[in-house]
Amino acid sequence: MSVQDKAIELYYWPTPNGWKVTILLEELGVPYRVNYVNIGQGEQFEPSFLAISPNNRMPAIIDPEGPGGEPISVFESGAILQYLGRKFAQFYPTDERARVEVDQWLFWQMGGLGPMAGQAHHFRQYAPEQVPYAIDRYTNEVNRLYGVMNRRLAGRAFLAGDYSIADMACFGWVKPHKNQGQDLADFPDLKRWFETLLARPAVARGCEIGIEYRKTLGDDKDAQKVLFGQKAR
Ligand SMILES: N[C@@H](CCC(=O)N[C@@H](CS)C(=O)NCC(=O)O)C(=O)O
Repeated sequence: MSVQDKAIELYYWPTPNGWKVTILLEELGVPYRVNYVNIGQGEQFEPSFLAISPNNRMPAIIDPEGPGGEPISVFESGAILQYLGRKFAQFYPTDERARVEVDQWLFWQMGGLGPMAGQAHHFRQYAPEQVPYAIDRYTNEVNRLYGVMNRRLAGRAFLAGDYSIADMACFGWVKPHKNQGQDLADFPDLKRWFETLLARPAVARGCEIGIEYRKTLGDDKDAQKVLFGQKAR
């Protein structure tokens, strides 16, 4: 079997949730193949994608060499990070106390920073009308969450022990901080952490994947029609 046959299939679009996984795969240096899921053109609703990601969200992966040597698919970026961290025994400690530390900050990102920053992006950049209450609500909540990270990072290099999947998960959401109305100068320890990660070649590579490709495609306005206003169907 060639190396390519063992490649992890990544279903991806260049966004904060996608970057978490490209950053980890680049850090691990394992073979993977990018399958673009153009969420602005509705590719996340294709039956073949829904079969592995029933929430019609990317990222998702298929690992041809899953448990027992059989293929496995995984959706939800946090679950993907944990799966790959366990499989390759890197960036996700095996010691239970250390792992609980990582899990706390990973879940904090999944349940807090990501959704709140996503809403801040929505109301600040994409909503068809200005809704001052919503803009303030999500901008302030992201500001509070940045404060939590800043306090956590005082006197420590990373969020949970050594550099881990928790840092990778949060990084993608701090990267577009300006679109969330945040100034990293207000959060010196967070800024130091952010700059440390930004300087890592694997992080830079992970965040570049798909950027040029996306630029060759249509207008963001068309994408918004696909993305916003979804209901159960
Ligand atoms: N909790 C999910 C969220 C994933 C998510 O929201 N992905 C967005 C892009 S960042 C998406 O695929 N959107 C497609 C859609 O809204 O239909 C995860 O972390 O994997």
